[in-house]
Amino acid sequence: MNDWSSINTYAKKWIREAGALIRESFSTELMIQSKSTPNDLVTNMDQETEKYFINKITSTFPEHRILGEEGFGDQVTSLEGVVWIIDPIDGTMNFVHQQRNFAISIGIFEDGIGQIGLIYDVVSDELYHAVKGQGAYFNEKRLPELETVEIEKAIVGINTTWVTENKRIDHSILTPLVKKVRGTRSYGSAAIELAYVAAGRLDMYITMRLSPWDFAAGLILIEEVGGKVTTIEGKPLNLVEQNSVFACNASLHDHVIENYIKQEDLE
Ligand code: 2AM
Ligand code: CA
Repeated sequence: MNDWSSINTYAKKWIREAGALIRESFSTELMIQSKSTPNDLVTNMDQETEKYFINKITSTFPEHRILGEEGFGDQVTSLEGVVWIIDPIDGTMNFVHQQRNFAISIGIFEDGIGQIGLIYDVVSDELYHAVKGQGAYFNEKRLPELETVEIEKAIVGINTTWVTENKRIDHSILTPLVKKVRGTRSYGSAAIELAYVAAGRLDMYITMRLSPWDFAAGLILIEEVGGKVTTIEGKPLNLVEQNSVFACNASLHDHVIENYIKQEDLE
């Protein structure tokens, strides 16, 4: 039997410590490289932060496995046992250009079931965490269940990429939704946007491509406040592959999929 309360205590301590190291790094020179494209950035701090977690986790919980964005963890292709899914810096472009609006994201799963989710907004010093069945918290204060929101009053997190010509979706599909809602926002960190959905600051978040480490923690947080996170087709997320992500207040989720995201247009 895993002691989730103890794992939660360690994870919260490590995420705050790692965040403090990232804040301290602002006074030193960053090493910045590109990965798959010139805009897909990675820094020495992404790599050092991931290694920091791997050292802590493997020495305290040697039987746990780790799926990390920077690839220093295990080769994880299925979710048997306990798996930590880690993004050491979500929003690396913000980290490099703005020194704010980035987060550490950690989702801990057991046999594919989300048990603990943590998102730490490092510069704001805001920690969101959730333990399955025990609710979600913002700086240790319990977040209430999400309330029903009318679509005309909804604020949607969406990147303008998805409403201009792009490789993944016909850019006209989401235009009626964007016109209908009260407003849109784009923060440049999927983890922060998912935490904002959990906290009721955004009513929806839509994106066409995220990796498991971008959404693993947010999924657990949002489900703990009664929200829904699926692909844009309304299907469950695959935790070891890239997915489109539609995270939403439950009252709006099915309404938006049925009325605004025509499935035949997605094909
Ligand atoms: P990252 O900073 O960890 O790479 C930006 O809109 C959001 O999308 C960030 O959370 C960013 O995470 C993520 N992201 C950027 N490029 C991506 C890619 N090629 N695949 C999946 N997620 C990506
Ligand atoms: Ca990252």
